[in-house]
Amino acid sequence: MKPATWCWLSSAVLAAYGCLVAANNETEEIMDETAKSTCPVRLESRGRCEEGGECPYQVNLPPLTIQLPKQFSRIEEVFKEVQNLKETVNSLKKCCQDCKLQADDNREPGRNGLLSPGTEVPGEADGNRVRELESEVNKLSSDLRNTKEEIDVLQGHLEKLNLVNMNNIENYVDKKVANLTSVVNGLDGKCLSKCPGQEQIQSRPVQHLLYKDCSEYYTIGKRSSGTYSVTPDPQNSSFEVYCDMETMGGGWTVLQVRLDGSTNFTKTWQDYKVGFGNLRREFWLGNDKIHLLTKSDEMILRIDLEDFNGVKLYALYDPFYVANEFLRYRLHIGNYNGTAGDALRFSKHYNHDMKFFTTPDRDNDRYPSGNCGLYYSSGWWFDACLSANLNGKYYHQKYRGVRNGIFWGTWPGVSESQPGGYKSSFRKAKMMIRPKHFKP
Ligand SMILES: *[C@@H]1O[C@H](CO)[C@@H](O)[C@H](O)[C@H]1NC(C)=O
Ligand SMILES: *[C@@H]1O[C@H](CO)[C@@H](O)[C@H](O)[C@H]1NC(C)=O
Ligand SMILES: *[C@@H]1O[C@H](CO)[C@@H](O)[C@H](O)[C@H]1NC(C)=O
Ligand SMILES: *[C@@H]1O[C@H](CO)[C@@H](O)[C@H](O)[C@H]1NC(C)=O
Ligand SMILES: *[C@@H]1O[C@H](CO)[C@@H](O)[C@H](O)[C@H]1NC(C)=O
Ligand SMILES: [Ca+2]
Repeated sequence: MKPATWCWLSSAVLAAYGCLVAANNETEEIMDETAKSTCPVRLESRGRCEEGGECPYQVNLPPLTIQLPKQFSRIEEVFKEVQNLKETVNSLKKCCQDCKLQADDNREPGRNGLLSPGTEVPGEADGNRVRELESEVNKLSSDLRNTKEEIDVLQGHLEKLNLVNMNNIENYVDKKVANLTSVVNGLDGKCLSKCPGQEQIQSRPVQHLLYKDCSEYYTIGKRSSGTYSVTPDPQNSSFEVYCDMETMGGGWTVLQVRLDGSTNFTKTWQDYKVGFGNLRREFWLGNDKIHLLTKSDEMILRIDLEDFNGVKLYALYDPFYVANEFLRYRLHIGNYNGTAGDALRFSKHYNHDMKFFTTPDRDNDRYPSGNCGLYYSSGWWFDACLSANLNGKYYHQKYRGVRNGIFWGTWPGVSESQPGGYKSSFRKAKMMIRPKHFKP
């Protein structure tokens, strides 16, 4: 055989080895035995042959019919096929090595440096047969290489699949929903401003009537805190919000306020969904509205707290996003900044980021043997269960028992309180949002 053929063969065998990482000892041994006993390629000397003399040789070649799978629907199938191919190629290689050794032993300077044939006529026939074999082996080895490439690709897919867990998928969907919303909103804006016919008649007054949040009221000159009507999503209806136009430059849309215990925060999923309380005193704006307000723009969250000693601290989270009801209003908070401490992301074991919303009648928390919302009498993004809860019961002073009051786990002095001792409570709590890039 030509040296080129040996290259093809060895590369094919290498490919087969490369594919079969999991081949075991047993198979190898059996295969070698098989190769020895039923070698399909044989180079035989016919009669005695003296050195320098012309010897008649006969090459018996096996018919090579190797079918590779066209569809790689299942990787197990591919592995099986490659296993078979490997066996075939190995036995072929073994036999050809035998043949080569035999041929080398009886080598004569032949015409093309091929096996030296005994007579001219059988030599021609053998030459043709060898060329056929060569081309089949070429085909086989290129098929093998293709197979190996396909297996590599499939293995890559499998590895990637293993990395994708449910968390990643949910996170991905959340992000995509937020992104799509902002893209669609952008398109809406473009369409409104580019429709030439309507521009003079309709879109200008309409655009001036729609304010996404309190920061847009601030931008047109509104400077007094109070209730305003906002339309964060033009596809959806407008609703009233309370705007804080004073804190840290103003333009804040308020999501929650506690200040006197006038509103009961032990409420159902439905109550937290639509919102409850009094916008001018204590209230929860509503999870659907919070979702609409946070989905289209990158928002930051500001939390203001005041205890009964008059200590006032704050926390900022950048960005802040609450998913929709289908995704159980999952909380997303970014970097912390402020003075009150990062109680929402207290430790590895208490972290409210990426947690679902739980209410006394809807358990989405990470506490397996009960409902944190029921135990702590409120709706919140409970972990298992909490290092912060701004929707707890309003206590007018220190209290004992279950820590179901308004709670912020990084507050000064909280860590010293004894399990059975008095718990501190808060006079005021407030949650509000503003676009990240808003400049007052
Ligand atoms: C390979 O053979 C050795 C010795 O017989 C044995 O200990 C080992 O478990 C075998 N490995 C596999 C993968 O079968
Ligand atoms: C949304 O995704 C597209 C494509 O991945 C990206 O180019 C664009 O910046 C994203 N938009 C936002 C607001 O994240
Ligand atoms: C708040 O509402 C819950 C559920 O309706 C009720 O059990 C609880 O007594 C109320 N708390 C107060 C202080 O009224
Ligand atoms: C409007 O919002 C409500 C909840 O806030 C939601 O159920 C509804 O599908 C929204 N409608 C549109 C057109 O987005
Ligand atoms: C926190 O905010 C202050 C004031 O805006 C800023 O100077 C500081 O760099 C911020 N810190 C971090 C960690 O972002
Ligand atoms: Ca639970």
